[in-house]
This record gives sequence, C-alpha cells and structure tokens, in this order.
Amino acid sequence: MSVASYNIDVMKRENEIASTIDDGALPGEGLSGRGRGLSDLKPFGQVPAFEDGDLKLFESRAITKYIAHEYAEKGTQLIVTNDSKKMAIITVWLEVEAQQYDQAASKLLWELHFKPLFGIPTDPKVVEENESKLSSVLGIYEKRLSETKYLAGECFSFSPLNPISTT
Ligand SMILES: N[C@@H](CCC(=O)N[C@@H](CS)C(=O)NCC(=O)O)C(=O)O
Repeated sequence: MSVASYNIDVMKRENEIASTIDDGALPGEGLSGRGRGLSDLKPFGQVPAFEDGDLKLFESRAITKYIAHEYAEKGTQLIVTNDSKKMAIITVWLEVEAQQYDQAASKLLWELHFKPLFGIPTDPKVVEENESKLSSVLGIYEKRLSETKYLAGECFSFSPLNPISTT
C-alpha cells in the first residue's frame, strides 16, 4: 500500500467503513501507479485514486476529508460540521501537515527508507536539511500539544491522522 493510500486506510478504519482500498496499480504499472489506464481517476499518474458511486477523487487529503464528512455519523467523529471556527482550526493543522510536515518527512522517507531499498545512495545534504526542517515543525507541534489536548483543539479530529503514514 502506498504512503498516501495508508492515510485513507486509517481514516476508513476510524469511521468503521468496511470496503477494500485499491492502490490503483494495474498489471504492468509496477509500484509507481503510473502507466496505462485509469487516467480519468489519476490524472497525475499517482496513487491513490478513489471511487464512491459516481464520485471519482484523487489526492489523498481530499479523499480523507470526503470520508470524514460522508461518514461523520459512523465510527469515530473526525470532523466538525456545525462550527466554522473549529472547522477552520482543523483546516489550519491539515495545512500544516501538507505544507510543512509532509514536505520534510516525505523527503526523509525517500532518502532514508526508499532509496536504500532501491540501492540508490542517500544524499546526506538533503537528509540534514530536511531533518532540520522537520525538527522545527515538530517543535511547533510540541508547543501546540502543550496548550491543547490534540493538534486541532480539545477534541480528536482527522488532523493528527495524516502525518501517520510518513512517521
Ligand atoms: N499529493 C498526492 C501524492 C500522491 C503520491 O505521492 N503518490 C505516490 C505514492 S505514495 C505515487 O503514486 N508515486 C508514484 C509516482 O509519482 O509515479 C496525494 O496525497 O495523494
């Protein structure tokens, strides 16, 4: 299962949704998910892609947000629908994950985990740079978590779930 698909799997488990997750690879596409077919489902050739009836989605964060809304009444409550301010705070921490945490963490994952798996030498400069960036982001998470129980406030939401796959 790809890193981005893992987020969706966690979200589905939290909402107790019983369905299988399809990482989107077709025979011949290999691990990359690029290649023939499914171009309407994954226009950038990346996985995951997601279908629910006539709805077709790509981008893991859009998919997890949809699942949290669509299945809000099922399983763990992961989203606030009736309070704009709480929703805005959840969005802030989702953006922090996408724009700050993931930028550094996914580069480290590539350098320290995937490159060695593929026999590609790790670039120590990229590692050093991104360890420093990640450390700053984690410092901000620590400060936030000393003030509130969860990143997005006193209630659990799907904000802390997205970083799991790269952690
Ligand atoms: N922003 C996208 C990123 C998706 C992504 O990076 N997918 C990777 C697997 S985790 C992929 O398909 N890589 C193969 C490629 O780019 O060819 C999302 O969150 O869905």
